[in-house]
Amino acid sequence: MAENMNEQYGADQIQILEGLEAVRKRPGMYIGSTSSRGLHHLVYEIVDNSVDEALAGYCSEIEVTVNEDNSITVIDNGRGIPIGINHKAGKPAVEVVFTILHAGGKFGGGGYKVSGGLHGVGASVVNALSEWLEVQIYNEGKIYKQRYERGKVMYPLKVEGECEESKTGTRVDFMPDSTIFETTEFEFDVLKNRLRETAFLTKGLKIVLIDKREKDEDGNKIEISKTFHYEGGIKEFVTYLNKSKTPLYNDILYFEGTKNKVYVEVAFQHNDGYTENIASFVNNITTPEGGTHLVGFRNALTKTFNDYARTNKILKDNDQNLTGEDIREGLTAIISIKVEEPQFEGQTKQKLGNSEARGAVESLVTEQLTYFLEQNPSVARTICEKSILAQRARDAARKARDLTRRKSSLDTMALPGKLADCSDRNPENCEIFIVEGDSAGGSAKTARSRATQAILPLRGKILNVEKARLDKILGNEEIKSMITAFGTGIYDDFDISKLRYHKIIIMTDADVDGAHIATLMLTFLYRFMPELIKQGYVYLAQPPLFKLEKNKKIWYAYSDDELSGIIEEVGRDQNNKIQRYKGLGEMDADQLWETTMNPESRILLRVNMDEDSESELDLTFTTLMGDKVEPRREFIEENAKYVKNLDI
Ligand code: TSJ
Repeated sequence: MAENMNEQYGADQIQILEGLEAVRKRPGMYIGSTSSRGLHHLVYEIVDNSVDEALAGYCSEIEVTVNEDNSITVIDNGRGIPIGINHKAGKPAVEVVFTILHAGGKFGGGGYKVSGGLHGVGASVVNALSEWLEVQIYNEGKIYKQRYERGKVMYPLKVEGECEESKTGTRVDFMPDSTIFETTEFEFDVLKNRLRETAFLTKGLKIVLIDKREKDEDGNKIEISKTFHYEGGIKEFVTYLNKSKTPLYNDILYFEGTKNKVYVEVAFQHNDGYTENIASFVNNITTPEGGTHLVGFRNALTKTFNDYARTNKILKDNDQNLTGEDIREGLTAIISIKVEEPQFEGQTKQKLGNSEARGAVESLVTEQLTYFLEQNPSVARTICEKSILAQRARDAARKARDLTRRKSSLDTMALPGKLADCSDRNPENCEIFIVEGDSAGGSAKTARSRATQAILPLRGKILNVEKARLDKILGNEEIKSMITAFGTGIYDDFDISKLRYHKIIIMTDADVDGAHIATLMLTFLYRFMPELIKQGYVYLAQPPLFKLEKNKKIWYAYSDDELSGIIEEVGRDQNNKIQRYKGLGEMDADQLWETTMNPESRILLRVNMDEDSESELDLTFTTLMGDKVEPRREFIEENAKYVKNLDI
């Protein structure tokens, strides 16, 4: 009889070993890959068990340590993995957890059985893929311990020492197997980002991350540690994501509850930007491809805001409904749900399939959002109005796209009437002067070299694209004529190979107003066709500031210094006739040709944009083109800063 039992135990053991051998043979099947990514998954597999204990309400703190030797320690203050004999397996539950595939979290009750990690396979996989793993359990004043090497039990669970009677919890130490992983070096930032996210998703849970591998300048060991603890949970997550943005209103909308056994939590806030930033999670696992929960959220948002806008006459009878996209412009949102049996779909199993999740999220958000909007009419109106602007911009963008697409499908494009085009059809030879004012435009048309120089006169100040919405911008005549003249289209349709001129030359008066107009044009180009600037097609013409006449000879000066130099040269004489040009219009066609347009004698400044300083330039344009007058003047005075590469 005893022999018989032994045999049975042996048979069980063989089966178990086969199970974990399978993991070692094909690790990718269980943790996705054996790259750095897979390595980090080991930590999440372990930590997620502690998070489950927190979700069940028994654990408030988790400590994760990267040790000096790159092994990992995870400690929680939960109830401790059960140590009692599991009758089916005939051994302590904790041993089952670590030695039988898919056994994690399947016993006990209470809370959500949420198996975390990529494939929800848990502790036994980590054990199989570790050179060694040790588990310690604190329970009723005793410390229980078991050690495994490459998944094999080293000794039966034993009592290793004593602890305080009141202390409970679990500690797992493990060393990833270097024969399996491409790298065994943990990256602090990767762990940090993931654990921060976990903390946001589990409100009230404190997670401490410690790195013991660092040394200071003198070579002394130091400890780096980060603590994540958010009482506000995903509400604080949204605040964190919108930190570098400008929120449209102060509230974070937050709704929570359980429907049909699905626990739903959503938080969101709009910022003044245009991108949609929604992250969704199921049982704390990210679902980058969305799924039913996300669909439910979107449906609720679209329906509720349209209903609200109609009821409150923000949308009139003739107005079109807002689309989901309109409402989600500038939206930062977190959707986090918990379900008992999540079904992941799609190629990468990153999309939720549970149909009950859609209805649960949709009805909960509809109910609570409707109530919130009624209680907070000013927030409601702000969101509706932003959505209506998005709707208009979308219409305008579509119209503009249709326009450019239709045009490019024809051979002869409908070029703007004001454009005096050049005759050469090779863009490399061609240049276009964008000229401020009709009268200067007239002189330029007379002066130009018809074969290669095109003239597009613009009337007055052009629209500041930083301060207008897309529909207004694209309706602006001056802007439309520039877009059609260049031939490239804008945004998604932008195609540099269609550029009709390889020099785009902005020609404005040499005064403050002229500089302002030049900046407005550069801003437009930078926002709508940045490639033109990046690839060096944009130039500023440099008309002279002074004309000096003496004995029927003429000198032009482009700066005060240059004028002084010329005066030195020709001598300070009574009959020196110095004219200060106030505008292009004061020059006749010949003078304009000679001083500003003739490729042989003119000065052109190429507008440069360092790839690296893109954001800096962005910032400069943004702040300088705004309402503040002072910085704008400074910008104009420092204009030359943007302008390098003289081309004479
Ligand atoms: F997965 C693991 F084994 F690697 C692991 C599990 C690692 C770490 C660091 C912690 C844990 C873990 C497991 N912490 N807390 C628990 N809790 C349970 O396993 C547990 C305790 C009590 C009961 C019960 O019903 O009484 C049920 C469970 C699932």
